[in-house]
Amino acid sequence: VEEKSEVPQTDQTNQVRKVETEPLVTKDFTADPSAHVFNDKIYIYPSHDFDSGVPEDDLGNHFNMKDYHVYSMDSAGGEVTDHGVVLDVDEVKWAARQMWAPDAAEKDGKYYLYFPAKDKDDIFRIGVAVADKPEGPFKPRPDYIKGSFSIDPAVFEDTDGEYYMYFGGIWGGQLQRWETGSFVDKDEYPADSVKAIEPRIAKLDKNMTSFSEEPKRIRILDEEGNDLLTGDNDRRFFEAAWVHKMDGTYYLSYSTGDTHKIVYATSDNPYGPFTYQGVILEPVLGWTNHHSIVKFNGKWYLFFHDSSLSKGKTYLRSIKMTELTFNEDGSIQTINAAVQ
Ligand code: FUB
Repeated sequence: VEEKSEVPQTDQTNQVRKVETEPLVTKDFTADPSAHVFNDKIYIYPSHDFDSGVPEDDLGNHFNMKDYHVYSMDSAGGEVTDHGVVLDVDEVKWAARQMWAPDAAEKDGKYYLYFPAKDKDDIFRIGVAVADKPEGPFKPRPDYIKGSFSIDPAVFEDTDGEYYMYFGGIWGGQLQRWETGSFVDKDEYPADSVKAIEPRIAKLDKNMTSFSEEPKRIRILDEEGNDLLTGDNDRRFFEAAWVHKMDGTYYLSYSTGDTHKIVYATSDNPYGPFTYQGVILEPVLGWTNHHSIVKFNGKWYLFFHDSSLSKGKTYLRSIKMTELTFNEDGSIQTINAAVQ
């Protein structure tokens, strides 16, 4: 009797797409690209990596960035224009060091650059600087946003005109130090069997420079409706939150940190809860993985970084882009952009 062999069904939707990409900027090191379409152009707001000589440690002190540049492109994959330094740490009264991943938003013809930095007490806060043009220069507000903490602000404009800031990052980003509601000067992490530390959301006030509510936690659930656990390193939130909306669904994407992936979860509400869906970007060269997603001329693009230009130095990264493909059911095809 011939045994029937089980033929595995090839799930087209879960196939990994291998892409080859080049750094968008080669004159400087750039990371954490937050891309937006303003005035029919793509504007990119990245971190500006450089070698400050600070030795590598677990808290990421070697990511010792001190200013921001803005870049723009008239077409996807076209020439990249460097608009120069648009904000320097020395101009920001409350900030001392480590200008990490920024984001930008536009409202009523004004442009807002949101950025994390350590204050003079070595606590990460989130500041905002304002400009009349997307390419800056940006004038910082005298103080950080009241009630803000941790890193990686991502500001999402909803279709009803409300703006929300998603933020937070564990380990060097200090989110674990706010679990009690106020800052604790030592690192304690939940046990592996306990709910993972959650990213935060706060609605922005009409003035775009303050929160209109206390930051709230965002729940991320598995397929059975249970909160993702601390030990679920392949799926739980670490840093680099980003939100985009497609066909009424909110997509929260983020880095898993020590497992180096960009993954995503979906919800019908900007506050969640979000349900885990899958991997958008597999690990890239370098420890960190950080991205943004934007629609331009009818196509969706993923912006990300890797350490290819510096031949693997994790704190000297380069921004890149590639097209993002959605399946008919709204799921996202996984990308592999790994280089040796
Ligand atoms: O660039 C500094 C930090 O590295 C960012 O804030 C994190 O998201 C990670 O990419």
